[in-house]
Amino acid sequence: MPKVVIYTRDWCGYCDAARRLLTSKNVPFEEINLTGKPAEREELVEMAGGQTTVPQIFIGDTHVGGCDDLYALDHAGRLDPLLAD
Ligand SMILES: N[C@@H](CCC(=O)N[C@@H](CS)C(=O)NCC(=O)O)C(=O)O
Repeated sequence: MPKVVIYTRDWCGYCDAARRLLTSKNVPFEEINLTGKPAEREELVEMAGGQTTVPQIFIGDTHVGGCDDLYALDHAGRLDPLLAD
């Protein structure tokens, strides 16, 4: 399974929802909480192609996007294959 990394901050309902989906699939992930880390947050915006919200989710080399993107991928049946790569 490729490494899954989720960038979050405190008090983020979308982050909770993204974590919930990954956990429901028993997917291990690394969480990087950027609360109070403006420089790292700037770096993330760059890594995420200009997206400024959290969460931002990466699966291996693939930037999935945010929570809605993660759920959309799952509903399209494309999340499990990506996780199985
Ligand atoms: N559509 C996005 C919405 C994400 C979102 O609005 N996240 C909030 C936190 S829960 C956010 O980043 N707000 C701007 C900010 O914190 O600077 C997604 O599905 O991930």
